[in-house]
Amino acid sequence: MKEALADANFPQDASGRVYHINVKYGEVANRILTVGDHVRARSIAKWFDSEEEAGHPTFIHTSQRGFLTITGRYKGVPVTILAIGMGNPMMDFFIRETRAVVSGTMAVIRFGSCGSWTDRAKLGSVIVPRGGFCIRRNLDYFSDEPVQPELAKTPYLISGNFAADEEMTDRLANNLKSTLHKLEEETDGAVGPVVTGGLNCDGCSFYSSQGRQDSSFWDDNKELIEEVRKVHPDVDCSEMETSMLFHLAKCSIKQKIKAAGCMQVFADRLGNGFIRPEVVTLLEPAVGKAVLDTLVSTEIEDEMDPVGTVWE
Ligand code: R1P
Repeated sequence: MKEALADANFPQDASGRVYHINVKYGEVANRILTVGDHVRARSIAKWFDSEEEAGHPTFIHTSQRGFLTITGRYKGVPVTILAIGMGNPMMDFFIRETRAVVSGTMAVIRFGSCGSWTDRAKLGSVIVPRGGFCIRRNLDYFSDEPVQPELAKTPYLISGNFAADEEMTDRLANNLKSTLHKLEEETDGAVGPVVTGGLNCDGCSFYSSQGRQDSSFWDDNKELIEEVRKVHPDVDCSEMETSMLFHLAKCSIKQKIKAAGCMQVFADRLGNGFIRPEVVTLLEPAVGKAVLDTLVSTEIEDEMDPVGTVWE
């Protein structure tokens, strides 16, 4: 970021650019597809209308902190694809800073990858959760001198559930089913099915708080997955951002954020397998297109139009 920032509480430069994503009003659309991975973001952006069709250049910007923003049009409607990296704090940067530069309702769909905890979702499936919760490593349990010994008895904290936007989630699931159906047949079942109705969980890390075993570290997580199932029997998968998205959408109290998510199953946590790259190559563009179709058919109040923006 080259320009001086003001306001330690919510830093922005003189033109309103936010600190970490480094975008200002007019550079982010109300409809956002968010991913972790820059390569996934760029490959989905290939579905955007051409610059000639859109009537303006596509806005592409990578911030110094690694957020990639691509704003263009899909079927004539302004859409942003934003790659945020990994983990709950990145989701927090993303939601708060985009909310600060967008007016009107925001519709945000995360398209991620996950580990499946259920036989219903094998490798190559796409899970569309109805909501999600978080698992956090309880640092007090591991500390030398816990501040509150009563709260330090359990190594992991399991939150309650946060619901996804029901209407957008239903449309997303239907679009995915019709898009993936043909691919499922063509690939002899290597891709699909679409699994709906269960819960996602966000781990605060990839390893310990998702129940992965690592003999090099003190984690006390051998029973974690079973403990989680007792609290949330319909958990389908774990990853690191989608539940946080649902949580922050609920907590956006001034302007509405509609949130939904879908994740391709990369890791089979029951059978211990991992997806093959050629399956991902087939899956990602198809899922990306279904997400874009869902976003552009979502009802948005007071939508902005970034067309008039002079993009640098
Ligand atoms: C871990 O490998 C990363 O993959 C998943 C997890 O949530 C975490 O961010 O999502 P993405 O594929 O969107 O990055």
